Amino acid sequence: MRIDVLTIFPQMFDVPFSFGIFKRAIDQNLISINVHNIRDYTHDKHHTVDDYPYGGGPGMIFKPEPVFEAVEAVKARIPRESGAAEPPVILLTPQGRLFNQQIAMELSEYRNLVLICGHYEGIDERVVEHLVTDEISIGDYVLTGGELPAMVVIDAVIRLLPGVLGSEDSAQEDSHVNGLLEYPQYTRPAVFRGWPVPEVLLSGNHAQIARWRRQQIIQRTLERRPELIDKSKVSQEEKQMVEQFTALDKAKSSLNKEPEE
Ligand code: JBZ
Repeated sequence: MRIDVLTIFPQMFDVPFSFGIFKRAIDQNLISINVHNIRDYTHDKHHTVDDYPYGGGPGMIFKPEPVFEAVEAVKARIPRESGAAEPPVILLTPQGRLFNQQIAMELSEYRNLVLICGHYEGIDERVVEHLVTDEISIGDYVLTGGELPAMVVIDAVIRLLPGVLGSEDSAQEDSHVNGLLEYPQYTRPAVFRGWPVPEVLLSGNHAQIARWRRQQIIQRTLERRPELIDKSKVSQEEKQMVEQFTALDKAKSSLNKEPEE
């Protein structure tokens, strides 16, 4: 996969992709990440990329010309077979659809991605209407620009590509792949500062361990992210089993405590 990133802060992308799994994937030519400075596509002496909003209001807006020129130049340099589909042009913006594992899987199917990192108060709407094919947000919090969101999207997408993760890392077992949270993990020592590892994990009884992990997955997801349960394949029966189990557990532990006010 080839990813082209358009930004006014290209140096921000130097560090994250020069380590570990990403560096290995780049060195093995599984992916290439090409970062372009939008400022290089201006023609005035001051390399102006922003201007005041029509109609007034706070902040500055990305001018359309440098963004159009940058995307068009970058797309022209992408090697493509004749008749091949145009690569998606994705704008990172709080107005976008909320990024998730499903969208990461969808994007991992493309040969090429073009990402535009927004800045200032936003971008001229004509870029969105006539150049951008997809708008993505990574979540409901305020950020200063689209660079970190672009890195999040790149991370989530490229780890899905064949060969990017070594055999020791599994893209399948992780949280959110099956739509639920992960079960708790332990390693040695068996007792750390007086805190023991759950006994079942030391039992060597693999059927019992599998049952315990499944119960933990559902219990955690019910407690922390109940909205994920509704979308998943957890059966009503399984859900009720865990809810009863949890209620029983709470009742037991409250017997050992002083009554609450
Ligand atoms: C994003 C103006 O540029 C921005 C500002 C905030 C922001 C993005 C781009 S993308 N927040 C998000 O993914 O939530």
